[in-house]
Amino acid sequence: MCGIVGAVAQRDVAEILVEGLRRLEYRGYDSAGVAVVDGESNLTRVRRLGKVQELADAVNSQDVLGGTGIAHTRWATHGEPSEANAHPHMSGDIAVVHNGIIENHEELRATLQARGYVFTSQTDTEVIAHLVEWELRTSESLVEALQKTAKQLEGAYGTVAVDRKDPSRIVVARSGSPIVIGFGVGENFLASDQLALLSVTRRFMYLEEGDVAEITRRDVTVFDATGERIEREIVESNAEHDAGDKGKYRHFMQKEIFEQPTALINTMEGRISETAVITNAIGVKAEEILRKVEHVQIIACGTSYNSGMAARYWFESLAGVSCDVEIASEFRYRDFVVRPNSLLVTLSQSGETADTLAALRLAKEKGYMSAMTICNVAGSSLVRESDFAFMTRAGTEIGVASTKAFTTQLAAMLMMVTSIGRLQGRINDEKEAEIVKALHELPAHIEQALTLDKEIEALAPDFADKHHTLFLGRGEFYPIAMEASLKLKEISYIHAEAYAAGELKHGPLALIDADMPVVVVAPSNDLLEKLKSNVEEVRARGGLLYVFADQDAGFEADEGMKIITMPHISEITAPIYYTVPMQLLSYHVALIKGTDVDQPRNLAKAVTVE
Ligand code: HGA
Repeated sequence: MCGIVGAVAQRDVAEILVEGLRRLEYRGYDSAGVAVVDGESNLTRVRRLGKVQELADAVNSQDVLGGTGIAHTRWATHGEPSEANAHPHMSGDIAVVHNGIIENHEELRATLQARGYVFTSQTDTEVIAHLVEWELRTSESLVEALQKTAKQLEGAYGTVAVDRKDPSRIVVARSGSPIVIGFGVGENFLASDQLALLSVTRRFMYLEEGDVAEITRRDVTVFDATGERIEREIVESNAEHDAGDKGKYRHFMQKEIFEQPTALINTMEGRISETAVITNAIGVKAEEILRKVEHVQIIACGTSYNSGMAARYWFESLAGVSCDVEIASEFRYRDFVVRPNSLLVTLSQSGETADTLAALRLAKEKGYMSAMTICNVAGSSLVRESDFAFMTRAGTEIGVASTKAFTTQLAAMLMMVTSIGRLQGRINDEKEAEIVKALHELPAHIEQALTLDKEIEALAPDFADKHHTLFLGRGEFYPIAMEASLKLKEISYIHAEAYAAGELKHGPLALIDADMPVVVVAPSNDLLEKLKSNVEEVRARGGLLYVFADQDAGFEADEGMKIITMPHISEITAPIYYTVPMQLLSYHVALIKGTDVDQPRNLAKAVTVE
């Protein structure tokens, strides 16, 4: 889940390890640690609660020498964030780091205690260290000990071990949590994400499910789940390691739109198994709170408010928990009533949004059951001041108009909704598996939606010379229309409004003429027929329609109506999916208008003032 880095080299590796952790900071964490072994089997372990910088300062203030090492940023799932719970964990000569969750840790702990092992942390991870130590006693090699250990572990994990007595190698196992091996010259590395290693290599090998590998300075040996030696492909990466670099893209916003499949994969990684949401991965306290929550109060601003509005439909329809969403700057200045067992959820990309932070501070005095934040920046004020945080792992978002933060917030809330529904008995195993399947499929579908780029670009001139645009949706697609209209306003300076399509006849229909393009979000769902009637209302009045429609929705293009056909996907994740063509549309309109796409006039990225 959070970060793992490892190295076997001739040179001292502490700095490389810490630099690797720095590059993974965006994923969110609460503590960090490193263990380095030198050629004489001296092992130095340094761990710190808090930022990687604190670990870096501690490492720099002493001699942390040695060419073999492992490092970790922890985001607690079992046991509070503390130095004692920070990784690496040790057992005798063995040091271990671990991402993920060991589901059978309690049984294993009892067995190991019976064997005389003394636990010094509350983590599930510590069982791995003791198990490796135990198995090594009867194994020929460290890698064999790890293979035997892996067979006893249940859950999703990536784990790395080093033996102080044999600093020539590190060993790693992957099961549900990614591990990549990086090849250097006379030195080799590993990490949970290639980003961590881009300053030392570009040649990577991705381990597959069930793989166990041994890494020395010169060799990498991989064994598959059956214990057979196996060759895995080595690929050359052309990823950029600098989030501040636009790479091949013209604007950060464009880059961030195209990064959404990866951002979603990162946000879901380690948090869903094949068929279920791993509630513990939402936070140490999550299960206890989500089990008893009866009401969710979402507080947010701007794009985050729109994502809260969309998620509200899921909270009520899937989890059966009532949900209200309010703009932070309104909420903080009104006398609100706190409902019983109400969970306050703040949404913010930066975690520094002043109105949202003020609302959180106020709400904490008013007796909410708990305050949670869904946020993209680790260590931000909202993360620090909330009872628990569920981090979106969108990566640095530079474009002022938020894109990947929005879609990852939605994915995070869908995971949360699923956990609540299951814990409260409203989502059964079958439904949970259906939701999780849709989540797993989503990144590939978004990849597909991004291929509509050229088709959408061709529509942009129709909007660029207009002064207004109307966006229509129904149900959870109404907030998607709201987000689409916000994007267009922000970056193209065209006045845009979103309406729930059923509301048209109560006023906005009066605006319809050939100068008012009307964009319709039209997935195939229960409201499709109703939406079609709304479309007819516009058509009958000479409006120009642009319908983003499911392939099976049955719209026919004609003079007044252009259809953009969207491949069919699960209804559950469709709101996330339909966001993408809307983002592309605003982007292309802004390009024609020649605005400053990444820094639109009068706007700022993190709104740290009221
Ligand atoms: N379950 C382990 C590891 C959590 C994690 O992946 N952190 O990055 C723990 O709670 O320490």
